[in-house]
Amino acid sequence: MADEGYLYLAGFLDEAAVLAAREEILYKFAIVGEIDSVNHPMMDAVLADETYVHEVNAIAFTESLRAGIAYTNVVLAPKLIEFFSGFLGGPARAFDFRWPRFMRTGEFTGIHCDGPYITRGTRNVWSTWIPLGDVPMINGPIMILERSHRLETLRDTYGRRDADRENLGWLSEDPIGLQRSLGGRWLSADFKVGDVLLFGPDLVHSSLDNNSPVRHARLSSDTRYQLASDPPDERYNGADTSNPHGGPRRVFLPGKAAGNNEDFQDEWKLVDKDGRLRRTPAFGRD
Ligand SMILES: O=C(O)CCC(=O)C(=O)O
Repeated sequence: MADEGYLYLAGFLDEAAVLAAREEILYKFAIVGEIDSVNHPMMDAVLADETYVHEVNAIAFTESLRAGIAYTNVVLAPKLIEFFSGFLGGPARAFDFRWPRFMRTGEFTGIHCDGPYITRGTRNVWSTWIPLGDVPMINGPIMILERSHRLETLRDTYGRRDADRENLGWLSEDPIGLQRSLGGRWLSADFKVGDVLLFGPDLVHSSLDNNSPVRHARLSSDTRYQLASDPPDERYNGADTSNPHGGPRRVFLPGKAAGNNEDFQDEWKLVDKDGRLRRTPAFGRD
């Protein structure tokens, strides 16, 4: 971890448990019409032509994704918590909030470090990226900028900022330009069910585009772990984690789902008084 900025634990988690989480989440995306489980096996996560996710209570929908028992069994797997307890040298805990991601074709996550988003409690906090099913590179998994965690200038500038207080956007919109200026290679992999990628708050990362030619959605989870004795980031921990960034109510639903979100900057989407995603004229799949 110190040398490379990440640990890639291939086949670490129980495959059946991860597939159960995939199934649980896909049922919910099928219910809101995001995937076509009528003409295709649900576990293939083939995107449907029309979504009606904007018709439902998105607060309840996204909370049900995070609260699902099979998903919880993956992110709180004793093996994972024990690993972190050993890694951190004391009892570890997961953040109460979790970030399950459903990425449609054409979508990606912009370039950032986690530091500005999750370190109000402690900087000794570690992210875990878990593919919920196989995620080959064509389906747009995470990618990391090699050894970027060692860049002191980045760590001491951007890395010390607070995304909410400073309304921070992506670190860069230009992966090639950023790579030229910071050095290192962009690294990714054909991730398999059971794999886990761990990294710290200073590692530059984003995702590849989901370019699935057969319209497979990409499903994954990012979750955070820390020493139980360290102060928690209050936004994502405690009795109420329903609106971590404060202000008008938003839900974590990355991608284009609410339209007019071409750069996918807005992973947290505004909802109306009924909890429905606020519609824009550009709303829809395309
Ligand atoms: O899954 C992704 O697209 C991005 C994941 C990420 O940004 C993270 O794990 O911090």
